[in-house]
Amino acid sequence: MSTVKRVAVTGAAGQIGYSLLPLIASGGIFGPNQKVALQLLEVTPVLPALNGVRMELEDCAFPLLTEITCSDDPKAAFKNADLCLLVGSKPRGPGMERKDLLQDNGKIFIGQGRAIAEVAGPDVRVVVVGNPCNTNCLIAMHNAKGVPADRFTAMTRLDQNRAKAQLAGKAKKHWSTVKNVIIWGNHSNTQYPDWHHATIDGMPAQKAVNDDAWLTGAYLKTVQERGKAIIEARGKSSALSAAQAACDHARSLFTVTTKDDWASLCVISDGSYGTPEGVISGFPCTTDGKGNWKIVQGLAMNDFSKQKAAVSWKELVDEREMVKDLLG
Ligand code: NAX
Repeated sequence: MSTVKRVAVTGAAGQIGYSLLPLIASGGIFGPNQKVALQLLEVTPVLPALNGVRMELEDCAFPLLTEITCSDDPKAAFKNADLCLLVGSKPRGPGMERKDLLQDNGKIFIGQGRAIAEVAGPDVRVVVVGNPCNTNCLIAMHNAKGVPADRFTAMTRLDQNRAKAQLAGKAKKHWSTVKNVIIWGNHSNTQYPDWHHATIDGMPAQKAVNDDAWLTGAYLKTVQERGKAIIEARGKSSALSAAQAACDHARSLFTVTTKDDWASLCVISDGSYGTPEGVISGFPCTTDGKGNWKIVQGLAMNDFSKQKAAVSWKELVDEREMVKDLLG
């Protein structure tokens, strides 16, 4: 067993945190042979509730969990961290415009980006979950001076998992047989869950589904609006599935992911596929198991795909414009 991996989690007493912490502590990211320490961050008024979460974690007696620290100070939470999962952010309040949400939450990610640059481990990886996650990630990345941009990723894995489940259901196959779905663009309802390169049980998804009208209509809408449907059904936003997706995303960074079933990660755009440069956008990625990713190159995009992705890319550019004063 190698040295302890230090995992910082922000918003740790929130509903995603509550589902995510046991996944990390039981080896969901670094595997069953790697000890982990949890470094939990919350806002000051929520520290008593976070203490309750800590007590529950102790009561689980996880064999891999060596240490739990709780703090309202980002510099304490990110100290020597190998992985920072930035989940905490403010929910959208009544009557709040997207721009206000971007500005409000954006400020959180300025401070956290700076703290990561100052105190995190030399090989830190950062995964942003808190919404609007792509642009929050951009803000954290810009404010983490000296930390390479490719250390920052944002989560679109929940959308990828949702797309897999929808395709599998339609083709009457198990979701584990669905490979190579791509989520292009923003984690919002403009995202484009592209099935053109996907396979289901080894067959091209389009052929396995055999219903183009469903793919271009109900399928896209269901995946794009799944978050809303969960809120309507549960009265609360996705938490269990979001936690699992955060765990899947982080595990993809630290295990080898090949072209046989790439991971959709939101990463800094280098202009591949016509994506505007410098935004944090969803791409199909492979990973080397050491925290490094590469955008899969050379995939064909038809006019339908280009047009759908372009809508989401434009939204990312608009969001960047709205927070340009926060980009350090
Ligand atoms: P909760 O409101 O249950 O928890 C958020 C927690 O963050 C709260 O306990 C709050 O005190 C804490 N927090 C707020 N500001 C903080 C700060 N500056 N430092 C540390 N902690 C802070 O929300 P939850 O359901 O857990 O969702 C968390 C975030 O994930 C939200 O922004 C949500 O929109 C986002 N999501 C992102 C998804 C994705 O696919 N990228 C999907 C699920 C989820 O909607």
